Amino acid sequence: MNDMIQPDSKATSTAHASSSDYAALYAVSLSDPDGFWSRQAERLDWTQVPGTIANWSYDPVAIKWFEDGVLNICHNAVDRHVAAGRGDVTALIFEPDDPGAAGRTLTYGELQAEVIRMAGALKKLGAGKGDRVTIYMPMIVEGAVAMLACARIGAIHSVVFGGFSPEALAGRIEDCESKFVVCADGGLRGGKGVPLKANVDAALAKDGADVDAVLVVNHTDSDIAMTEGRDHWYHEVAADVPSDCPCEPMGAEDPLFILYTSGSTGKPKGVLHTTGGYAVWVATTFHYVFDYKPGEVFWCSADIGWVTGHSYIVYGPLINGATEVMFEGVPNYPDHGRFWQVVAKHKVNIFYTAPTAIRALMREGDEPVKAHDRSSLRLLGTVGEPINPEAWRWYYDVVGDAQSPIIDTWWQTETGGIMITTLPGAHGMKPGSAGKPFFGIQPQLVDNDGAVLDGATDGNLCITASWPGQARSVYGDHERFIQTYFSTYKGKYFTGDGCRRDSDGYYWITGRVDDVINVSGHRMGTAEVESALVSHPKVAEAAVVGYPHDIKGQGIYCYVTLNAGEEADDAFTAELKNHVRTEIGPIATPDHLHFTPALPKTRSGKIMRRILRKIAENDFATLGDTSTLADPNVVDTLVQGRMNR
Ligand code: 6R9
Repeated sequence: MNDMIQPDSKATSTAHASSSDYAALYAVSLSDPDGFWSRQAERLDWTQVPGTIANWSYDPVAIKWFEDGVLNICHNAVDRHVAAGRGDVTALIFEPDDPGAAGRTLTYGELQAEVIRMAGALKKLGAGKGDRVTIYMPMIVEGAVAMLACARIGAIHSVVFGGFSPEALAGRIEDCESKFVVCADGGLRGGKGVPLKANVDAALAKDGADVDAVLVVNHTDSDIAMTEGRDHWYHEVAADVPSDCPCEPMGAEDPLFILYTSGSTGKPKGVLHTTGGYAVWVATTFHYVFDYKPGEVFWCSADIGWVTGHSYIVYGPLINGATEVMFEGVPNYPDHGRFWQVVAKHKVNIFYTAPTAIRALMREGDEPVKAHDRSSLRLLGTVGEPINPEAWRWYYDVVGDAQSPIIDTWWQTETGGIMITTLPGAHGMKPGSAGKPFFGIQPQLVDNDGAVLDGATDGNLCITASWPGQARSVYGDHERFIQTYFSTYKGKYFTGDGCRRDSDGYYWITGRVDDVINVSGHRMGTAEVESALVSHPKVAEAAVVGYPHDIKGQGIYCYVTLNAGEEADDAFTAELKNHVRTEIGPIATPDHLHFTPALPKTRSGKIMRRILRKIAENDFATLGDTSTLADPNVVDTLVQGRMNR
């Protein structure tokens, strides 16, 4: 497993960074961060070039980068390419869900016109600098356009994944007091409609979620309800907006977006990113990691509802002037060759996806891959969870014909962009390892008491120094930001991940060490699923853990205690699973419900999750010390229940 694979790709000889470049640049990024990052900031147009570069502290927590700089990220992603004579370069290639339906291609010039229209429409409805705008869209051009339009006028976007339920959407609208929603009438995924506008209506019917205006893009010609005075068709509002809408000058530390993500406790957090540092980070990481060259076609198969879509569909590629595919559909519709058909159709050179998709496709065998021409591919990326070496090998050997390096990229919503990865021209690859730290990143492994561990070792992954793309706060709750990330190990950013470092200095992420599970590359707080379960009137108590799942990486295993007198039969099991779907969304659907008369608790009433995890994993031999349990018999009952499955 530790074998190093050297990339012998057709493309690596021309990579932006060779092995010696990496060593030199990495060294400078640590010895002279101000010099290094002021040079990287030259990738952008600034209306005022920053004089102050890094200004941060982890104790107390205050993070600023480029603080006196002024810029607009939409200008950098769109307008400046047009101004520089690159207006005819293709920016977006939209590939619809149905391979037979008409796609759409936009040049940078056309993208600029679209963004100006959307920005004008938002302004007409009253949105302006600092306002929060919730975006609830399918994977269509207007999703990216809405984000860029917000950035253009200085509004803070909060994109909510189109798979989230009305309940989850309402919570996210309420939390940031968003007064505007941009949605589509409906979306399409795998041939099925997604009732986005109806979900918005249901969300807004709840107490607390109260908006001034909903802007509706007609995507599927669906029959939807429009509330007079509140809901507006985008094409109607945009019919008479000014033909220009200047980019708002933004301070580097002005907020750019909020993105909700799950943590180990409580409700999802609104992770806040600001403008300048984020822009520099995604511009720099996209350039080096994906090694993009003009004329190439890049495709990131994520959704704009996740951070991967923000950084590597919208901002990173567009700031770099790239041509990219935006795909509305799913990997298995109309058949399991869909990804590779899209690769062949649009001659994709660089492809970025998640291990869960790779595993699901691997299961279908090599034929659907071989049926399509993949000779355009030269780089394959992965993100979202650890990739198991078998899936890595299949991706490398079958999808890439052993010619395209695999770029395994470790990062988080909070990090803004890629943090640990191999660079295509600089590093050998080890299947299952994310690789080496990106420029400016100083990983550190610590034990549970915070003692620093050196050399080849296992530990909790911290980062000791700030980088430009780091999140600045949790929206509306800076204290929670400090508590969540900087209090476990004082003076360090704690990632929540466990990690091994080998003797070559390669990092191997072993998964979350907190109560967060990673289901198909999506972060899920066990507390969120628990609170959805106990919101059912028949449920007394619930404890949720992750357990190994062949396709999803981790599945959702729920221990549930019902109120006295209630019985769990098949119908109820289905009902409760459905209840969680309605509360959170399909991605949170429990994989297994384990009904139990009681949960294992300590005398002080704490649920012993360690034991629950082991039982869910069918690992009964090492349950550890159960003597501190209030009632040790509970464990026997649970083990019996698991074995009888
Ligand atoms: C970008 C993104 C972050 C969590 C992170 C870790 C896991 C992401 C990974 C990976 C191993 C990789 N993770 N990439 N684990 N190898 N290449 O996924 O952000 O949704 O916030 O999730 O995902 O556990 O802490 P986010």
